[in-house]
Amino acid sequence: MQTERLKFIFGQFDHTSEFDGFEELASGHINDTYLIKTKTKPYYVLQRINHGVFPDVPGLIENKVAISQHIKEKLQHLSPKKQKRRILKFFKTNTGASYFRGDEGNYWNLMGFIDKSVTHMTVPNEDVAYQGGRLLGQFLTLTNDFDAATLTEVIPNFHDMPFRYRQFEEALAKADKARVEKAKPYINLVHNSREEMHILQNLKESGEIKMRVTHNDTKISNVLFNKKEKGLCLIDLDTVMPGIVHYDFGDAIRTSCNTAAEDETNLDLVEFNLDYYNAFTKGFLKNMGDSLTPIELKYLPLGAKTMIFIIGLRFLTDYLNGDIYFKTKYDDHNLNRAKNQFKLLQSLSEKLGV
Ligand code: GN1
Ligand code: MG
Repeated sequence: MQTERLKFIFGQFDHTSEFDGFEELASGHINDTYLIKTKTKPYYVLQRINHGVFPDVPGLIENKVAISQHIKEKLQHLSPKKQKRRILKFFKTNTGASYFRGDEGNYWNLMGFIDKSVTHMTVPNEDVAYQGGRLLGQFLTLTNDFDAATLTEVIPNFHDMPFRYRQFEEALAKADKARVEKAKPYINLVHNSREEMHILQNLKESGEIKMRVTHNDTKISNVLFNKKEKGLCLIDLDTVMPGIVHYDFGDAIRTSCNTAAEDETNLDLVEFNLDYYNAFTKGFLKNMGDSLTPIELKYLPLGAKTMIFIIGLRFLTDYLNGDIYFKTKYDDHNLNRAKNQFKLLQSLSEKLGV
């Protein structure tokens, strides 16, 4: 049934390949993503964009296409073979649209799969951390001259701290008593962190930290590597929109420097790896160094701390809401994710002194 459905949707796009099966790529928490296998390569990535989470899917897809086109123009000096591995390619439908809308209202988009590539859920060594930093710096440098104001804000207030606190307080007021009880220490931590966690927000609002094109989901599993562990490109451009550099740096650090996966339940395994932090930052600054202002540079470590907090807060809020946003596999999944993030935050504080 699902095979027939995916085959049909794949057939709505403009390509000459023949469907030969699929595999679900299940690492995301929001969209449904499938690797589409074909009789003769290339393979493709077919994605159902969750329109419950993303209110303006056409705007989201336009963002991705425009940013990829911009990067393509910037990388014209590379050989066609290299361009294929470094730039995401989106396919149009047979009627020339950037997405296909199925009868049930779902939005689908199709991308080329970059062959012989790998992703990491956790960083295995310093070199991978360095490459991740280099790639993020490169993405932000390549998009630095793109007018961020022309991008659709795909999720309004995505990293806005007052908004995230408001959502948390609303969830807390309505939450199931047993869940509140289980989450108590973390609820207190959120309340006690309010002031510090608004420092970057205030600098953003006052204009001291400038807005740029940002990726907004820079976790390490969104970095594509070749088989020799050299960074190729950032994937998952769904949340590209205006933002500050700290959150992109921070989300990458949150995932690159955690010695365990973000939902590891044995918190003894969750530590902040300072060597990975230094390696990532070195790669990042190699490409970004010149374009960062002193204030952007100064607040990078707080960016990492704030981003870990914001994701922990969002997992906790979703737990209090009864798991309505992130996909979960079991009852306390979101609570365990939140615990993991707050343990990581504590370890980062000890090691970075922020
Ligand atoms: C979600 O679905 P995925 O894995 O691409 C979330 C990110 C979080 C991430 C945590 C639109 O991303 O903000 O950092 O989970 N995306 C959205 O793993 O909320
Ligand atoms: Mg994402």
